[in-house]
Parts: sequence; structure tokens; C-alpha cells
Amino acid sequence: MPDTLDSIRDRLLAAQRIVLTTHIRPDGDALGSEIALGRWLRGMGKAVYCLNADPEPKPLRWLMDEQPKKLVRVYDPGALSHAELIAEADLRVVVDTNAEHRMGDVGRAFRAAADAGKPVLLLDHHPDAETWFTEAHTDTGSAATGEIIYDLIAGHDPSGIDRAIATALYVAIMTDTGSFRFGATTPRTHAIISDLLARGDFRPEPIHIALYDGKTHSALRLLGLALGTIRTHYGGRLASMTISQETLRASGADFEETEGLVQYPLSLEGVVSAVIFLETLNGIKISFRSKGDCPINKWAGRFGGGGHPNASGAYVTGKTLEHVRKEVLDAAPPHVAAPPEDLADADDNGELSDEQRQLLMAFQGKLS
Ligand SMILES: [Mn+2]
Repeated sequence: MPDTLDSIRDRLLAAQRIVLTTHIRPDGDALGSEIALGRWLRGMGKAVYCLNADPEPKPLRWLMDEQPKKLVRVYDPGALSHAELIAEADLRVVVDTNAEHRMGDVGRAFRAAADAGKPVLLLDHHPDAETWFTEAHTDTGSAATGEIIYDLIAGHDPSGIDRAIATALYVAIMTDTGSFRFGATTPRTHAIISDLLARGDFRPEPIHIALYDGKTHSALRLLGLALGTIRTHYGGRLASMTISQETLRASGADFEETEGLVQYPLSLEGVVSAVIFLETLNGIKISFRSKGDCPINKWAGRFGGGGHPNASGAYVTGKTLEHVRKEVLDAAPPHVAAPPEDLADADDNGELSDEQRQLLMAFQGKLS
């Protein structure tokens, strides 16, 4: 079987006009991967544009400021020039997501191109890719799409990795691995980072400061309020955090500033899985996280979401915050599996409802 990464690299090198995109609300891996691939291809003489459904989050604005003008743009579905770029490109490439609806309006445009027989390629590390891509390279063993982009470039000629590309790939891999601590981090991750630091000649510290030390007073106020909502469930193996619109208003924080809060319930001793409920104006956003061998993507899947085994999300509309919270917590037992003896001496802040207890007993029954 031909290696899909080699085949995709060949297609890219043979193309002239290329449009890249990534997922809605792009993060460090999405933008870092896009920028690294985009700059490398521009260096090879290609006309390349990244068209994204959403702009970058504030902590990544510095990265965008370092890019050539118009390399990355927010897609305007009403702009003829944007529609033309997508329709008339030789190649369309998606990085760091594998589902049409995760690309917003750009997804519809890319899908229409694919349906018209025009090639759309995929470079990603998420499982269960949709099947409409002309050619897909999915490596779920990569901690970040940035690792795949590194292999793509280095497999052609590692000297093509300049300071800008190295910096973008560092951002991609560092952010998706939680600063190299998540389970997906491998020796290969560190070998790639080592090479990026050597070739890029950039300093990591200012990048970490720009990404993580730019908090506002309102964000810290939100953190204070959010910490007070942490509850543990199912023998202390699961922790939840709940942020209502009222909490957001009281803190004065932007919704964007809820990013990363899920790490706090997950940091409690004994907790293997954490879930955060965020009330938006239109529905409830749920983020699931776990440590080690505790896959939670199927749990997220029960609520129409999905993702990685240790990091998933879902979005539920038409139900109240309390309703969604109860449904998700009630559905937890098969996904936060614990040995029966751990569940027996449950310490749940006295929060276990009769229904939860029944579910728990049913679950214990299955184990023994
Ligand atoms: Mn990623």
C-alpha cells in the first residue's frame, strides 16, 4: 500500500494553487499546522491561502501578526473572491479536523468542490474521518497534526524548516500535548521538538508566556467562581465543573476565557475524568477530559459529540443546563469504569442521587 503521506506530498508539489482550511474556533494545532504547511508551500513557489471559518483566539494573535499579509483569512461566504479561490484551486487541504460540520461555512464549500469531482485532501490525527475526502492521511498515533506536517516537510527536505515554520509547528505540538504532558506525547514528539528548536533558533519561553500568561482580571474572577462549582462523582473518579451564563456575566469574562478551565477538576487527586458544562446563548457546550486509559470519546458520542480518547466535546441544544448536566453525569458509569471496591466506599460530597446510585449498582453488577 503506498504511503498516503508521500502521495499527498507529491500531489501538493505538483499543484500550483492551494487552499487550506481547519476547524471552527481554531486552536494552536489548527493554526500552527496551517501556517507551517502554508509557508512551506509558498516557499516552494505555490499560491497558497488559508481560509478559516473563524478568526484566531487572542492568545494566538502574535502568531498571526508574524505571518505574511493575507496568508490566513477569515472566510466570507458572500465574497466572490473567497468562493473562487476554493472552487478554482488545484487542491484543497483540510488540517486538524475530519468532518464537514467542524469547518463551518468552509466545510460546505470544500464539500461542494469534492462533490464536483475536485480534489480535497486530509491531514489529521482524529479518528473516524468522514469518507468524502479524495485522499486522507490520518495518524491517530500523532499527538498533534503538527507532527504530521513536520513529517511531510522533513520527508521532502528538513532544511526547508525555517524559523517561521519551526515556530508554528512548536505552537501546534506544544498546545495539543498540554505542554508535552498528555498521554499522546511520545519519544517522537520530543525528537520533533528537539529538531524544531535546533533548526528554528527560537526561544520557547516567550511563546508559553504569550499563550498562557495573558490572563485578564475577569478571567481570574471566572476561575474563582468556577472552582466553587467543582463536584466529584462516582467514588471521586469523575469531577464536574459548571459555568452558567450568570457566572460568566458576574465575572465579566468572555466565553473564550473558559478555555482550559477543565484542567482544574481534572487536577483533583484520584480523578481520572473531568467534564465541564458551559452554558452558551444557544445551548450547552460540554468538554470531556480524562487521564490514562479512560476513553471518554464514546461518552461524548452519546451526546452527538466526539474527539480523542482523552479529550472530547459535545454541544447540546434545546435543554437546560441542569437537564444536560444530569443526563451526562447519569451516563458516565460505563465510561469512568472503576474497580467495584473503589465504588463501594464512594465519597461523593453526599451528592449521589438515588438514580445515580442505581446506575452505579447496575454497573458494579456487570463488573463482578
Ligand atoms: Mn490537533
